[in-house]
Amino acid sequence: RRNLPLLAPHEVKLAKLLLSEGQSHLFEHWPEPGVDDDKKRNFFDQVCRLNSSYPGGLASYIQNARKLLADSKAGKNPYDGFSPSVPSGEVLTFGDDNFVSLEEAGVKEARHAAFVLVAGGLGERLGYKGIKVALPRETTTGKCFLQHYIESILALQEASCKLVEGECNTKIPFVIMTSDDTNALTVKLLESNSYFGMEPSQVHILKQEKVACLADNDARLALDPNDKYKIQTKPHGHGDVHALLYSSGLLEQWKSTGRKWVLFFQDTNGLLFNAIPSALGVSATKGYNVNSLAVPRKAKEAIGGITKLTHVDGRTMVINVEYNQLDPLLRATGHPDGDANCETGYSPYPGNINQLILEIGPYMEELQKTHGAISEFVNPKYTDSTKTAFKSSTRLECMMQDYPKTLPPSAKVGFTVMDAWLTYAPVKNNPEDSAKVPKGNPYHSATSGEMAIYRANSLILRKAGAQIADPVIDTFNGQEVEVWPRITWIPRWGLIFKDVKAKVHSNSSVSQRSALVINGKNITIQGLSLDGTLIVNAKDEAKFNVTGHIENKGWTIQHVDHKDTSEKEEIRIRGFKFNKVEQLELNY
Ligand code: UPG
Repeated sequence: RRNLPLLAPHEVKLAKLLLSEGQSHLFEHWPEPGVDDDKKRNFFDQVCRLNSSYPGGLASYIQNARKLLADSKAGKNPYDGFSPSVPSGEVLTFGDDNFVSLEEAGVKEARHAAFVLVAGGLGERLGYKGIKVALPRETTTGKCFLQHYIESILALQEASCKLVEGECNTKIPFVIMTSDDTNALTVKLLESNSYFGMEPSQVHILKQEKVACLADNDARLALDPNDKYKIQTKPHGHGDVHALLYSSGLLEQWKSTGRKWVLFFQDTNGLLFNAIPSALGVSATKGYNVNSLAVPRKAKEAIGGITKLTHVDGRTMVINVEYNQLDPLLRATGHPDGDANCETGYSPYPGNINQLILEIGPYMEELQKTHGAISEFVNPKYTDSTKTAFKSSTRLECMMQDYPKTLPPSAKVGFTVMDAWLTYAPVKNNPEDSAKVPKGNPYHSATSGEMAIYRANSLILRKAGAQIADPVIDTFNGQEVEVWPRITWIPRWGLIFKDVKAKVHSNSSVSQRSALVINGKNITIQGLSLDGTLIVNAKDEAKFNVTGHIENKGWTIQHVDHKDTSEKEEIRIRGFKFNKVEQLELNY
């Protein structure tokens, strides 16, 4: 107290809070009043932010940390008493009648949806300098992930509105959760591109705050090694999105304007919007309060497994078990092989792609109770087996997919499994780590993420009847991938399979070395035989049929070494670039 400067009442309160929670060490080194007073005030500003951004405030954070650290020290398993089994969910098959009707149901619902992108992560595993949503989704058009997401939401909005009789002014809200690591660059990307065609008032940025680091098992807060008046902080995880949505007031606003669904998604899955219409259709027709999207999962693949957990007391829940916990949980509960593939060649536990669809009413009711607090975990790295000291400070973390953990048994929690080729191709791993992925498991790299777009689009066109050549196998940055024709289209052209089918006729063909860019809503392809590169641009409602034999030298693929610093980082991490030798560009 002697060394505190004159404090404002709220600062006195915070100081008392810290002292009563065993944090006196934070002040021990403070010199007498008059020295560093500004820094001392900044300290309280930071404490104030940490206190207000955590549900229940800093006292709760410290108490939760103490409990979780004690459990961790005691080796307590968060899944104690639970045994895992394979859950049953909706399994969809692309292009069949059920899929097509679910897509239509989903488009109808889309005008009652709001989208939430969690994009506060730095992407440490990818090691890319910029923000991940600014990376090109594919380099044929060079459009970034964020542009594709926004164009997809706008296409859904337009298609959904068309189904309403009379006037429809719906603007689907789009929230982006950022963090200090991503906020400025995300705002800049939006502003410098006129929000990629979305009305700025549709977009809401919610910035998550980091949480205080913990220095020891007593949950004493760690000071920043470079600034003794600052508490060290680290990210709390994507689970923050629920508390931020709760405190933003957006949910009430959405509910009052007739929104029914909140759809959460992640920063770099270029295929996700192939899954949204049908998955939303499942939520609507099954009346799911929670619907998470899943894909068949290879054992040990770094995606969580959707698991049914049954407690000895009879409670059950269907929940994501994170990839690092699934194997130990299975081994501890009578499955000696742990996380292993079954006769299908996949793990029996579907892989969580972290695309959640929540029904807004029940979601808001739950948040009234929890204020968005999500079950947390702590992962300290101890110096030795006595578990008394940490190698470096730790912090509590939370994940958005743990939301259902607090729901009552009456909640309707389901999941929908779709093919990975259609729906899931994230960009998470750097070239070195990707090259080490066991053969047959997905790389989740910039290389595989882009090739997956071409593969999916080729397969969709094939299903629609077109003759699309087989891929060739090539190796980029040490990763063996299928190279399909480089086919891309804007979301307004092929939002759902029915649209694609109506626009592509079976008498069309595309050779393997071709690239085809479809950039116009009403372009049809009939009697086209393409062997080279074709870019078709048609203004808004212009109807244009692409036909005839088109042949040119096209765009060849050049290998790029990921260590070649003369290339841009966006190119290096994928290991190839296009040599644009010759192309035909049609503008209508
Ligand atoms: N993110 C935040 N804030 C954070 C941390 C992450 O917004 O503090 C975002 C990040 O930008 C990304 C998303 O959260 O959009 C997921 O982060 P990422 O590092 O890609 O997640 P993973 O650890 O790979 O795992 C998540 C789920 C896992 C799921 C997998 C599917 O935890 O269950 O299988 O994503 O891609």
